[in-house]
Amino acid sequence: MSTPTHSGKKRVFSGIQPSGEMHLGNYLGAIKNWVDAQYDNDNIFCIVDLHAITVPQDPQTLHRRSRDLAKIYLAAGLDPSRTAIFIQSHVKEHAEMAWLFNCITPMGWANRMTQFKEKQAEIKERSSVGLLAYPMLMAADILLYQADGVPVGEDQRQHIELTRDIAQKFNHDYGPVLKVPEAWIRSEGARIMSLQDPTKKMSKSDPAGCILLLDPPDVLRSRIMKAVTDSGREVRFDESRPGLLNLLTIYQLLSPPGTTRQDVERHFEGQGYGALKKELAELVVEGLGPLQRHFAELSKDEGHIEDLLKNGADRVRPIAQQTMAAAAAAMGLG
Ligand code: AQP
Repeated sequence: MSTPTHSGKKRVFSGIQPSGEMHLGNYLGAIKNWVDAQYDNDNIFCIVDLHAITVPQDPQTLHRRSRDLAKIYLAAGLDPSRTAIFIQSHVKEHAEMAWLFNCITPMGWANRMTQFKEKQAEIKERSSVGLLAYPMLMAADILLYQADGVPVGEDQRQHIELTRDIAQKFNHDYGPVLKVPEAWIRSEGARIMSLQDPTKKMSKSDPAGCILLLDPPDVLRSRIMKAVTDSGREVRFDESRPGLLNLLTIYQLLSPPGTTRQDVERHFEGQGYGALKKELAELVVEGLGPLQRHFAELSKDEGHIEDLLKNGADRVRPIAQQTMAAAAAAMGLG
């Protein structure tokens, strides 16, 4: 099923949970890629607060983080004239469509989700029904907008596969209503690892292993200098040295476009891990400087952010309403 947009471009949808402070994994795995490709596509980027409440959140902090995340999207370079930016709970159809998907998704599919299993193991008895239903809500986010592509990090691949399965099952059972989207995952930077345990992904729920986008320069430097590495000497991309590999990957991604692994290895030839960490710290401080300054500027006018979010929701709501109405009618509702 083709879904030409008003511009004839591919439509992309993606989102981030306002469930913690944003880190370099969110930036390099998701936001930076959205910014780099924003003029090639028809973009819808969401702040997924309904996903955030699948684990306990402090209400005031959640509200503040949703606005801060909007500011990070803008500060990173998203152009609101080309990109709809909105808060998920402002478009009611997300929750409504998720209910339909909850009802058509076999329990076995939901139980297989590794992110659910990991989170459940972590928070045990505090784990909610909503946590199990998280992937169906994500499917609703994407399928409501008939998205062609979903630019995400590697950790989201299984959720996108489930989204495709749900779309195919819906179309098979009720008729061709939903576009089957594709995961757009870049090969480099798709998985930024924790600085403290480089076998795990950098994650909001483990702040100690994160480089936070809004950390002041001295904190950024100190986090990088303390990053866990092995006791080797030679600086090169090596899958068997995950700490070093992670630092080099971050270095490459923050270097000018087109910088290859060979370029980076050549640059550090004859130097040790200390030199890499020092240079990387300065690259991160410089790389995040413009984002941090822009964020501070945007924080001076919170009213502007509210207007922008309202405008974003108003722009995308008609698309969501149209798909919702078609899906409900196909299922015999109403
Ligand atoms: N470490 C990472 N490397 C590359 N990409 C990453 N993403 C997250 N961590 C990394 C990408 O960021 C986007 C938003 O993710 P999210 O916040 O909605 O959910 P998440 O993946 O669960 O993020 P966290 O930080 O790990 O949060 P918690 O700790 O709350 O679970 C996605 O595109 C994701 O791929």
